[in-house]
Amino acid sequence: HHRDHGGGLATEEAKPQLKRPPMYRVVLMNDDYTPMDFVVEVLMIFFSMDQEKATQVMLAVHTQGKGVCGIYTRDVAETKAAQVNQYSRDNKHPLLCEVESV
Ligand code: TYC
Repeated sequence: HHRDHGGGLATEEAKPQLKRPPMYRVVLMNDDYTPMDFVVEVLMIFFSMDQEKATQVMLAVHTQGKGVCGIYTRDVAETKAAQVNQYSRDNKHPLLCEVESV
């Protein structure tokens, strides 16, 4: 039958937001100049890691070239990456943080 069940875009009702939002990885890139202690500090400040976890992630980035700091919705991921990059520039380090789609 032909009654509206709320699924169409051009009909009466908007559909409820049931889907999970797309998620984005925030990744840290290795470089030869940023001090290890600074990377650990960044991971503790911006990604709420304790010192042990932050050290693990820092060493993984150091040995593998890059590593995931966390997975977030787009706005949160972009904001965290921008905050890390600004903090790194403020402290005269070349550390680079990027966002990639999951
Ligand atoms: N490779 C850097 C060093 O040896 C440490 C480092 C780790 C830099 C992780 C960046 O994302 C990074 N001092």
